[in-house]
Amino acid sequence: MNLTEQLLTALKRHGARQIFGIPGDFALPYFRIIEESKILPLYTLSHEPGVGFAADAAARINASLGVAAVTYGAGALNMINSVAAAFAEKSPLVVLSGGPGKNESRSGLLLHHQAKTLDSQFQIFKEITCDQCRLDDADRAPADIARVLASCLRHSEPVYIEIPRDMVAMPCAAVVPEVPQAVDPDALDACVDEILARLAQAKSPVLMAGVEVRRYGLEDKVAALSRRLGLPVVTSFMGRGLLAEQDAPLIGTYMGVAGLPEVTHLVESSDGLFLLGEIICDTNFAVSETKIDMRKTIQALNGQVNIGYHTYARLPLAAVVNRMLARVSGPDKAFHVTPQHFPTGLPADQQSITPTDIATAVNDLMVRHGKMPIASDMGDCLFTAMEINHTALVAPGYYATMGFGVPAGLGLQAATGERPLILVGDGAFQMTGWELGNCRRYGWDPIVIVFNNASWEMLRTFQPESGFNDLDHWGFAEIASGLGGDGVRVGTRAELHTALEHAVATRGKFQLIEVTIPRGVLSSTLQRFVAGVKRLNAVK
Ligand code: TPW
Ligand code: MG
Repeated sequence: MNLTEQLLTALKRHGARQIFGIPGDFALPYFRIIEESKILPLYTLSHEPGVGFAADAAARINASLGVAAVTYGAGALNMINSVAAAFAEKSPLVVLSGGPGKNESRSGLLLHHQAKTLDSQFQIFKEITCDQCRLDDADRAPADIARVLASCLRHSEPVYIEIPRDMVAMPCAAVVPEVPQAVDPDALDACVDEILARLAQAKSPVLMAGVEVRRYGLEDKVAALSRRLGLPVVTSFMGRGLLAEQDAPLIGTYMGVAGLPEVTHLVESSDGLFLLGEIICDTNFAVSETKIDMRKTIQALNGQVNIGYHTYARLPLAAVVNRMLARVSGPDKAFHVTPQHFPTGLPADQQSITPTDIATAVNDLMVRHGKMPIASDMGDCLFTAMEINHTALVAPGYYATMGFGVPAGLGLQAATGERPLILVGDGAFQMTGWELGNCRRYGWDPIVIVFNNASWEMLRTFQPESGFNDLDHWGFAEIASGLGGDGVRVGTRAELHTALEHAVATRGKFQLIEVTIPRGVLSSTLQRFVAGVKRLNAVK
């Protein structure tokens, strides 16, 4: 096999199921091998940000590697924001980039796509990936690939692999996967003892599940752990969608002042808050009604465990969860939790539509037709998603980039074969909505709900006096047919009901529902968020 075939085989062996990409002249040679070898299917999209988001979403939903393949310079540098999002939100994304051939740099000419030096791109990606390699030596390549892919999975963070274009077809030995790093069994036991003792002492312990739980494939184990320990479970904002398919005592999503008062109270008054795989960031924790003292929590994250004022280093989350589960074998504890109530039963009447109406209609839809996985963008659509019953969700809840929703939805369908629901605002749709034009080629048929308020409404909530948040009314419904899908514009709750039923019944083409929402009309969750943040700021 040649170098590219060995790379593709290794990607597959480490869990990758497909590649998203856009070629360029530096990438044509390795793209040819991707296509002809048929080791992994290739889906090309239209714009590199979409490539990165789709591959990231595939990684998130399958808890395995996502692969984004691009060309040097204009391609790779165009994907920086998506890779940064994956880094921030701990998604194991493998970036493949073509690169100049080894001898090209000797011509004395600047090469097209070169920024500052030929190495600039590598240096830039160092900042947003956890490991990198340039495959410029066929003898070293197998070990480099093995190391980089092991890093990607171990840290659940992006990695960068540059393939000089004259190296792609070099003969190359097979990649031997790295052996997982050993865990110190005594440290693990001491740590688990201490966690269990703390939880046993606590009067009101709570487990807060974060994204690493899904990234490391631990949802079923964490569900079992919480049942056996009798621990009520909440997710963070970023962790929303976790445990949706599990039998877990899931109460709701912690959002501080923006969340449901009972969940906020439970978390903030807990004397044994167990943060499992959380990202300790502001969207998860800065909105607290009563500030959580992080020093008093138990934190298992980032490959270590922090308890009180000390740290157990080098203890991967999976090892901690597995060991805890082994220690608390036995029957499940009976205990009572009141799960969050989600709105249902939207009247099909002539009233105009609020974001919360959309959540209600989607809840009704999923009761009638079964759950769908959701890809959401940033904007009120993501706050609205908090009012939709627990189902798999991919969303940029921490890094908060716009443009994620549509390409992420395509990534979900490519990765799982399931039909996704995409929630997206008009501003975000203006960024990456065009990627829907790629659905027809691949037989993808997501249902897309565009929250069209002709506005950057979230920004308006923080700065109502600024006119620049007014957007024009784009005719998204009409654009759909040109992109190979069906589009409809709805303004009343009756129309929304009919459009959703029609969309579910129509397979094979994407179904875009453009919902007209008056400016200033927010979801209940975003209203609470805005009111809460204003209240907190007033106190400061
Ligand atoms: C890539 C900053 C955060 S929210 C927002 C902006 C511009 C407005 C979103 O408008 P949209 O949704 O999609 O119509 P809605 O519900 O508020 O009306 N650029 C990027 N990401 C972010 N987060 C911004 C700018 C922003
Ligand atoms: Mg908007």
